Amino acid sequence: THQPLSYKESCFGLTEEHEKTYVLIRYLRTWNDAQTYCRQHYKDLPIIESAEDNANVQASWIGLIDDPKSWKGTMGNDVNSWIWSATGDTSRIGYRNWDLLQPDNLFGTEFCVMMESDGMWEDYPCRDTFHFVCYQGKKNLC
Ligand SMILES: [Ca+2]
Repeated sequence: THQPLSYKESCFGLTEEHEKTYVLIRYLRTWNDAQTYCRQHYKDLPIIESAEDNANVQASWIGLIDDPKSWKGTMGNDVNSWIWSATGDTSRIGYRNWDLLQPDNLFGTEFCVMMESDGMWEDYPCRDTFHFVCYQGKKNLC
């Protein structure tokens, strides 16, 4: 079974001056179920705005999802179509850390983003299940 770690065990890289709190959730969930869990219990899946953010979130879903409406019929699986769950902003401008040759939308089935253990981003089928991280904003949970 997969139990969430306690706050004390699961918060990392945190002090009161940090702007964000990340909580690792050791449930295996689809991207959509992870998003629902984070929105119910925290703020959202994490938005990654810097290398520091990236270092705090590994081997889990992140809050980036492809929005086919933004490109369908125009430009294919372009990087500009990736949307942050927490803000609705595209990742067109700002920090990105795609792995080599990613996103590739393999078999036309990959619309959600998982961060590998090395911190690189890769698009995966949203129905796959991974651990995930929730983002709490400025509230200090630790
Ligand atoms: Ca991929």
